[in-house]
Amino acid sequence: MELKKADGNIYKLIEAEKIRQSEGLEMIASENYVSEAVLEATGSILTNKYAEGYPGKKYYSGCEFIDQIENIAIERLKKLFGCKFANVQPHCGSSANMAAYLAVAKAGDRILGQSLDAGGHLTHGAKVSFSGQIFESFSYGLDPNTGLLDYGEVEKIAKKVKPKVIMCGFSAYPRAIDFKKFKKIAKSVNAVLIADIAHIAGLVAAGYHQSPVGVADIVTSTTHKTLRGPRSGIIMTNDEELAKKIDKVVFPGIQGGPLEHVIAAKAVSFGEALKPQFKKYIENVLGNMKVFAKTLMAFDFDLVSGGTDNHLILVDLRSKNLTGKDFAHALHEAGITVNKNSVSNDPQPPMITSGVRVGTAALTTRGMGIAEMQRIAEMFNAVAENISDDKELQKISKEVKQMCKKFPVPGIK
Ligand code: DSN
Repeated sequence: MELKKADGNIYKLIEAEKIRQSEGLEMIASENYVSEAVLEATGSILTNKYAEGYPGKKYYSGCEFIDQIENIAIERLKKLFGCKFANVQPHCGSSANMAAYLAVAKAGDRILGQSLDAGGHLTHGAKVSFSGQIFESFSYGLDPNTGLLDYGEVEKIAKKVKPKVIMCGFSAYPRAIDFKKFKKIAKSVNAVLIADIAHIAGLVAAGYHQSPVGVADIVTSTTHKTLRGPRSGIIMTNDEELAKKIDKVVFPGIQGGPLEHVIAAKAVSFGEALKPQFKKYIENVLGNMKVFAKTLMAFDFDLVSGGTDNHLILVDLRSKNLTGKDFAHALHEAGITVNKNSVSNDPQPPMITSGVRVGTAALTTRGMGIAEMQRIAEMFNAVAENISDDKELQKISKEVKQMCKKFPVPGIK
C-alpha cells in the first residue's frame, strides 16, 4: 500500500501488468512465473546492502548475513547440478557469458557459436553484441534439410577457424543438445567449451536433459526460464583454476556490488528445484509441449526440425503465408503472448521474421495440462485462419480470459 501512496503511476502500471499476466496466456518460451517465496525474497530489504567481493572476503562491513545467504545459494546450486564450483553473482545470462569468455579468452581471440538465426543467442558471437565486437566471432548453423544441429559441420568449421572458445547452447532450438559431441570437437581443436543452458536449466536440473556439467569446461545459465527462479545468471565449473578466474572476472572484472536480494531469491528457487515436485513440474512442461506440438502439426503448422525434445517449438510460418510479426501480433490480440523469431536462413529481416517461438513452462506453472494445450493449439489455428478478423480475435480473447480464471498466477491475487 505504500507504493500506491508514494507513486501512484508506478503502482497503477504494476497493477495493470498483474492483470495482463493473469488474464493472458504466457507462451514466451523464456518466461515463467516465480513462487510467492521467490517474489518475497526478490522484494526484500537485502536490496539495501552493498557486498562487493565473495563470502568471507567482502570489502564492506555488515555482510555477516549476506555471506550466509550467498553461501546457501552456492551450496544449493552445486547440489542441484552436481558441480564443484559455482558463482551466483552474475546479474543476468549476458554477464554470465561475458565473464565465462573473459575467464578463458582475451580481446581479438576467436570464438565459435550457434548463429542467431539458427537459434543461438546474441552473446554467442552476434556482431551487434559485445561477443561479436570484443572477439573475432564465427558461427555454425543448422542442417537446412533437417533443421537439426549438424555436428560434422560444426567440427569442419571448428577445424578451419581454430577458435579459442566454442559456445554451445541456444535460445530457440527445439531439440536436445549432445554436449559430449561438442566436447569432442572442442578437444580436437584445443578449444575451451562453454555450455549456455539458459533455456534448458530446469530440464537439466530435473534430469530430463543430458547435463553439460563435467563435460563442458564452463556452464552458464540464466535462472528465470525453465529453472523458475528470479531474473538473473549463474556460472558453474568443476575446474578449480577456472573457478578462480571466473570469480575474478565477475568481480572486480565486470561487475560491482552483487544484487543480494536476487541472490537470496536464487537460493530460494534452487531450494525449490531440489524438491521432488520440481521434477514433476518439468515432466509436465515436456508432456504439455509434446501435446501442443502434435496438435499444431495436425493443423499443418510446420515446426522447425519436425517437432521438439524440450519445452519449446519454433513454428515456421512460411507454409501458412504468415510472418512472425503478424502472427505474434494477432495472437497478442487474442490474449496469447509469444515472440516472433527468425528461422534458419530466414528471408525476412529480424523485426519481421518467418517464425514464432512458443513454450509451455509458464502455463505449466499455472497448472494447465493436456486439455488446455489441445484447446490452445486450436486457438492458434483459429488465429492463423482469422488473422485480420478483429471480431474473431476478440472472441478467442474472451475464451482465453475464462480459461485463465481457473489457473491463478502465483503471487497475483
Ligand atoms: N531473451 C532470452 C530469450 O528469450 O530466450 C534470451 O536472452
